[in-house]
Amino acid sequence: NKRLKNVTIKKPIIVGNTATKIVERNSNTPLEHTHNWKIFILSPTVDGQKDLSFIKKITFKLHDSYQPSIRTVEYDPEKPFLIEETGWGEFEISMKIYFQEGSQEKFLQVYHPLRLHSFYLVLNESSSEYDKKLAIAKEGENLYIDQSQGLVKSLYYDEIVFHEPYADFFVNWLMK
Ligand code: SLL
Repeated sequence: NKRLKNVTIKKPIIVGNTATKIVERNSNTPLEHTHNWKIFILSPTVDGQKDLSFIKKITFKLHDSYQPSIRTVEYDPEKPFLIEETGWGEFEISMKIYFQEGSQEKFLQVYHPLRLHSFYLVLNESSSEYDKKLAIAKEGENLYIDQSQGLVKSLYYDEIVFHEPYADFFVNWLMK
């Protein structure tokens, strides 16, 4: 199993999240939770998930307020690398991408700041005026911006680059 000299393979991915406001609350959703959200790593190619078969599994590390806070999704041609949750707050999610046998790579770590809100009001006042403006902004988000359940999308295009990959990994997984 040798490295292939002068070979570079790029695999495109989309890392992101979507969020909507909770409209119909089911009985086991904590009352303080305001949003449904999804975090995912997807393929932007026409064959979609099948083009990610070189990935063995992805672990998603959520905020410690979620138990368990580490969620694992194994590769499955029929199912996306995706976690669905509910919550009230934004935080950074770290993901570890593990590759199939033969890659000789440990894992690749990527980060995504979970977004639930479609915009932020940035004011450097700490007066009660600030609170009023914030309240107005939040109402505005309900009325004007967050229509159709306020779908928020935060997506980033990225590429996983394999520079001089091992021959076994290249043949068995990267060329599939
Ligand atoms: C902070 N950024 O640093 C925030 C943390 C935590 C969000 C947000 C659900 C917790 C649960 C939830 O939304 N956690 O499972 O009830 O303070």
